Amino acid sequence: KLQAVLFDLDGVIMDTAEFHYIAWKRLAEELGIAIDREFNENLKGISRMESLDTILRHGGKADDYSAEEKRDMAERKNSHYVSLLDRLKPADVYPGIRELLLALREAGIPAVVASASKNAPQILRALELSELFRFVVPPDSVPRGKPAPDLFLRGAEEVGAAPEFCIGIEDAQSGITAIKAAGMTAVGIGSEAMLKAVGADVVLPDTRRLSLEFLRGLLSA
Ligand code: B16
Ligand code: MG
Repeated sequence: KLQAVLFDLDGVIMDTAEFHYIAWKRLAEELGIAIDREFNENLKGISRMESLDTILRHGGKADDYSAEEKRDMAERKNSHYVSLLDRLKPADVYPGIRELLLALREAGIPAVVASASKNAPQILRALELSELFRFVVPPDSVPRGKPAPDLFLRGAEEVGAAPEFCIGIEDAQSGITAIKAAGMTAVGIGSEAMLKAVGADVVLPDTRRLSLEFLRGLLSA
């Protein structure tokens, strides 16, 4: 029954969500805006420019900068983020993920990356995971980012899977909302209260217990 599994990248395949937080926090501090981990939840899953706008609004500076200044700021954040990626190595893949990808390949079930990140291909290479994914959805190939379903629908379409037989795995509220809007089963990784609140079908505290049997069990229930 299971036709495809669609993975979010940051916060599901590895801990790049933390690197995004460090890089945004540094930029926000330069701008005199304080952000904490709780606020950071709002930035997960949304694009670079949307994240910047969210931070500026949070600091009451939404109208203080020109489009060009904002592009520069986003560029600055990204350079810092990319420099943090230098440390990435295959051992940084979250527990259970590589095993799950190998099991999916063995079973002939396509694995897809549905991430908002333009850095996804580079991250997958550093983790030596590129070959285990059938398709990485280019974030610019769809009109709307998360919480809209576009990235997930595009991924399923590319591998010829029907949404009702797809499972999406996400750590962000925006991502769970996107998976449910796509008509797929949503597995949340992280806070049960936070992710169930937006419709996650099941939530695991971390990636350890993700397995092909577990995912198959969700669709046959
Ligand atoms: P980049 P995901 C998202 O990735 C991150 O959660 C989000 O914090 C980030 O702003 C976005 O990617 C864009 O990333 O700046 O690398 O293009 O969670 O959808 O895998
Ligand atoms: Mg994420």
